[in-house]
Amino acid sequence: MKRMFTDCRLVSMHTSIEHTGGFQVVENAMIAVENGVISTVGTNLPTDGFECLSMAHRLVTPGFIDSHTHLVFAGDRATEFEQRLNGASYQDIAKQGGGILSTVAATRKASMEHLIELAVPRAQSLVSDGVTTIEVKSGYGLTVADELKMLRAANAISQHVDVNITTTLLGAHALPPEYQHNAEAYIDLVCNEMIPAAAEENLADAVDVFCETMAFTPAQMARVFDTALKHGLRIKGHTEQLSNQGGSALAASMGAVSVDHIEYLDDIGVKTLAEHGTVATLLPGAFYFLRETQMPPIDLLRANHVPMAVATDFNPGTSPFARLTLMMNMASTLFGLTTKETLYGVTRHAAQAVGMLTKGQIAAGFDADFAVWDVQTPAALSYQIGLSPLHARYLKGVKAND
Ligand code: DI6
Ligand code: FE
Repeated sequence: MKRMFTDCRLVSMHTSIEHTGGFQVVENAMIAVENGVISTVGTNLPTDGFECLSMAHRLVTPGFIDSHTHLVFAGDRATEFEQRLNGASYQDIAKQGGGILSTVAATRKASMEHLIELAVPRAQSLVSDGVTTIEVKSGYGLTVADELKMLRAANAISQHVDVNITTTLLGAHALPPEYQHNAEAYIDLVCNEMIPAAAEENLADAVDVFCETMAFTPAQMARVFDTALKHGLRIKGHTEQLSNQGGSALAASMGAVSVDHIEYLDDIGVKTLAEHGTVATLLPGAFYFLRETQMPPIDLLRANHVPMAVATDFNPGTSPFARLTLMMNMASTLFGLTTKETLYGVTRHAAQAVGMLTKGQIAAGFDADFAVWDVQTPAALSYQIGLSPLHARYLKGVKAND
């Protein structure tokens, strides 16, 4: 298949166009696509042998990538929202057996088919906002069988919604009730059974750990990551969300593609990310919903040229928001990111955060995943919320069904 996308107002996010940083609009751009991969980008390309598709001078960006979601789960936590508004903290609720563990109880009871049914509308909400790739984590099963059930459900989403899915095993999300006071034995289960089973069946691309006082220690995280790396899986962490445990620096030094949340990341942590090329993923939805006041160290990240991604962290407890453009808006209003930074955050930096290096930019050699928009400027993409200006999405050069 040879297709030429013509009359694009192109926002490539590709830095080789030095003076624009890939962010300024290139008028009348053309994108040549062969077998789903971009072969050339320019303004006056020969069209012989190509099927031409006019984008009618609409804005064309790389398809957005939501690089951190917990899209698969059963139940909801609206009552906990109410409890928190009445003064309980997220940690208090978790200590009383609520929080993550209440979603674990509901998810264990659900069949894989039911989990898929619940996840599909969430994925549809994301794609209506220009998303072409979603990272989906497990982490609400916490037994070998239930974690695998979640991963199978996550992988099945793309049979119902036109979207690329990448999956992450988050077996070390919380200590399940059966292992209370026996964290090391649970980490043994994650390392000796869960990771090998997920790797064997090719169900996960990466492994994640929640490193926090209410979850797992940096040493436990390191054990899980060691095992993941031995099985050829990428590693990434939920780190420095509620306190500074040094998890981000440890994860980065082990080769993590991203560390996520990072409100409590310190100077040494930032420098370690810079040294190892680890992406700092900002999750403003969780910051907002938990009414967190500790800001992620944005200026330090900028000063050290750490790539920043922006994601929804869609989950029932701390970020029940299936809108990536809302997160871009919050990353700007709450954290002070520029519109250029937020767009990088959901395209090329997000691609790096999930280790999908052929996505997130419009340039030769990259996958032809595009979002086409009825807006004039890139800033408009994170400006209005709820009125999605998406015109169409293309996956590997083929129009997606929305
Ligand atoms: N941090 C979060 O914000 C989510 N997981 C995590 O490690 C919350 C998940 C939940 O509360 O259900
Ligand atoms: Fe998360």
